[in-house]
Formats: sequence, C-alpha cells, structure tokens
Amino acid sequence: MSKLTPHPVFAVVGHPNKGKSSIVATLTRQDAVKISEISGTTTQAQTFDLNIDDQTHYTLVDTPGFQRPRQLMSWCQQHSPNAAERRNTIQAFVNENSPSDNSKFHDEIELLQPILAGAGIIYVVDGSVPYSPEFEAEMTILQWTGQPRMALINPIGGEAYVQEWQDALSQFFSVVRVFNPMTADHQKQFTILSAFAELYEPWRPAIEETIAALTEYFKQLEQQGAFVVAEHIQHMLSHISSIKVPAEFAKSHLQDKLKYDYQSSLRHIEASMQRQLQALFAHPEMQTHAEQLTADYPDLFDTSHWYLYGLDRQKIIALSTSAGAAAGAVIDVGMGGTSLMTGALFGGLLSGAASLFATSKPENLNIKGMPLAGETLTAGPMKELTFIFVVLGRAVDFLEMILRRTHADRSIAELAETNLTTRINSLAKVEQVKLTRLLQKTHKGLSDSELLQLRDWVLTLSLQRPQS
Ligand SMILES: Nc1nc2c(ncn2[C@@H]2O[C@H](COP(=O)(O)OP(=O)(O)OP(=O)(O)O)[C@@H](O)[C@H]2O)c(=O)[nH]1
Ligand SMILES: [Mg+2]
Repeated sequence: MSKLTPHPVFAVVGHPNKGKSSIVATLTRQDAVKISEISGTTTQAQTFDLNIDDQTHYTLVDTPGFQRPRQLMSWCQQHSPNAAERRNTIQAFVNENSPSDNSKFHDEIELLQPILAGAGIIYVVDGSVPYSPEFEAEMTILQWTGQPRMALINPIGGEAYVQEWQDALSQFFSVVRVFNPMTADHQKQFTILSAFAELYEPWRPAIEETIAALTEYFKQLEQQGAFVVAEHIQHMLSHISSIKVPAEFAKSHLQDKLKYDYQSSLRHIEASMQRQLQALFAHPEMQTHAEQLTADYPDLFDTSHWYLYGLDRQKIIALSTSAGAAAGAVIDVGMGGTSLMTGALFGGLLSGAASLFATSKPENLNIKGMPLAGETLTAGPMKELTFIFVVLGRAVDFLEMILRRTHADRSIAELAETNLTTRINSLAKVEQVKLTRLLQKTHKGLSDSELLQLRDWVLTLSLQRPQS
C-alpha cells in the first residue's frame, strides 16, 4: 500500500458509459463534471474535490473506461512471476507504456495511475444489463493493484440484473452496494462513504468527520434555502408598481402598462429567487422552464393553472374563513368549505371567502374613476389569498426540487405539478391558520421574527414529499 493521502481519494473506474462521471458529480456536488450519453466522454483522469467551507474532505478521480482489459490482463499474466509481485507488475505496465494520447492503452494508464498513487477504488457497473465474464479481466486487474475497493451497481435502466451482479462482484470486492447517482439522497450518499470507512481503517476518522460536517452543512443549506424563499415571498407579496399619469393618456393603456409592470416585477422577483437558490445549491448550470414564463409554460398569472400550485377551492375557503375568524377562535379547518357553507354561524364570513373566486385578479390595480394628469397610480400589493398561495406553492415546489436534485441530474428542471393542499395538510390545523394569517399580512412587510417563522414553515412544507 502506498502512503496515505492527507484526505481520502477515490478513483471511480469501470466500463465506458456506466455512470462513473455521474457518481463523481453527485458525490462532489459539482456541475462541472462532464456527463453525456455518448460513450467515451471522459478521456483524461480528472480530480474533483468535495469542499466544505474551503476545506477539502475527499477527492474523487473521474477516469475514462477500460478499453482493452483482456489485452492488459494477458500482458500482466506473462510478466508476473508470482502473486506477491502482482501490484509491481501493474506498476511496471504503467511505467513501460508512456501515457501518450496515441498509446493503445491510454485509457487504462489514465485510470491506473491514480490507483497506484494511493486512491481507493470505486468500481461501477450497470445493473440493468447482464453480467458477463468479459468483466473479469478488469476486476482482476483492480484486484491485483491491492488497493481498498468497493463496487457500485448503478441501476441505469432498472434493477433486472442486480442480484446476478452482486453474486459476481462479491468474488472480487468485499463491499458491493446498489447506488443510483441520479436519485441518491444524502443518507444514501453517506452509506457509500461509511462503507469505505469500514473497508479501509486508516481513512475511518477522516470519513466520519466528513459525514458529520456534511450533515451540518446540509442542515444549514436547507435553512438558508428556506430563508431565501421567505424573503422573496415577502418581496413579491409587498411589491407595489406605480406610474405617473401623463398629460395625455388613454385609461386602458395606463391600465395595461401598470398591469404589465406589476406582473413583470413579480416574475422578476421569482426568477431572482430561483437564481439565488441555484447559486446556493451549486447548480449554476441548471436550466429551468421558468425562462419561458410568458410562453406556454404555466406561469404565475395564468389562472387556469393555479390549481397546480395553490390550494384547492375547498381548502382556501376553509383557511380564509378560519383566518378571518376572531383571533383565538381557530375553527376546525378540516371541516372544509362544504360543511362551512351550511353553517349559519359562518354565513357572514363566507361571503367574503366566496368572493375570492369572483375577483381573482392578482394585480389589484388601483384605478378608480378617471385619473388626473400628474396623479400616481399603483398596482399591488398582493392581498388575494388564492394568488398568495400560488406564490407560496411555486416557491416551495422549486425549493423541494432543488433540495432533492443531485449533481448527476442534468435534465431541464420542471416545477412538479403538485398542489399545495397536501403539503399544507401536513401542518397542524392551528399552524395552517397561523400561516394563513401571516401570509395575509405579508403585504405590509414582516418583522424579523415573522420572517424566520415563514422560513420554518417553508422548510417544513418543502420537506414534505407530495403525493401527486
Ligand atoms: N437513468 C439513469 N441514467 C444514468 C444514470 N447514471 C448515468 N446515467 C446516464 O448514463 C450516461 C453516461 O453517464 P456518465 O456518467 O457520463 O458515464 P461514464 O461512465 O462517465 O461514461 P464515459 O466517461 O463515457 O466512460 C449519461 O447519459 C447519464 O445521464 C442513472 O442512474 N440513471
Ligand atoms: Mg465519464
């Protein structure tokens, strides 16, 4: 075994196009790792660090796939006098074959060099294709290096052959795990690190420290993300657009302009929230459909899509009625709109709640009568409860999506079409009403402690898995 590196280093190796780079991206949280459906994308060994607060915790080496493992194996068999010399034989092979670009073993040398320099091995296979003995050459070569090693079965297209692979791999690797880099959550990522800590004692303290640091870091990230959302919700709900009436004008033009200014301001604030979250979660390259907000994508102001992000009608009637009831008189929001409608007690409140749906114009344009030149006209702030919940629902959906997104996932992000009702129902009923009341007064601005309260609700809601 070569000398211990100051922090753990793992070389991720295997056949071409089996998700090696995807694993590197997820475990180092980096968008910069090149991933593609084209086989042979990675042509040079390249290191990526997992850094937390400027400290490198571990390094993964992304490598090209094995191209000629059987030829390499037969060279080694001819050149190895006995079992004790196997590692030296691999070293001799690397020394003898200059790592020039046109060497026929270029890719093998690229992937063996970091291993011989002391890296642990993460061997990646695809659990959706059958095992075949052709893989034995490359597994044997890795075994000959004598480095600590584990195998990951990536179920790229399903788990059909996972068991078969498990049986074959366990002959060569003492640790075998199923790991999908596209969907692995933090806990699953930790199990891979922990397995390596078990496998190679000298790295155990460093790996345990890393898991503790990552756990703390992820907790902070969640809170910061939820705070960004809370701030932007406040910003959106309290925003006011204004224009000064010119000397000559047509009222309908003024109205249109004000509406346009207001809507684009809110879209702008929402987009800025999304960009800040992308930066925070290190997904700078992520594409979203949000760029097409004015085209066919269901956008903030498209009332026909509100049910996708906001609350269903019955829920909103129940919540607005409860929130409107005298302070302290928190009624059972679980009763829903229908039963409320028959209750004589709530007759008066209900007319207010029902009117939510008659006037669903979020802009709240403030143009009464014929305006005068020089007068200032305003739109906003947002007081419409239906729309307030759309703003909340979309923000929470976006946060949930980015919290779960791995760095292997390069697809265009879509906001999940889930309504907020399921999420809200996970809160205690008293909390639901408190949240509604807080949102209703957000247009006036929130105190620091109210903003933190909103952050906590946003986080709770976004950690709920929606049942769509
Ligand atoms: N659906 C799905 N696709 C995956 C998964 N892992 C990798 N892929 C896809 O498989 C393709 C190859 O992934 P890479 O990570 O580039 O594979 P690689 O082993 O680094 O490939 P080379 O560098 O060409 O050897 C990409 O299109 C990935 O998006 C997975 O778990 N699920
Ligand atoms: Mg690659």
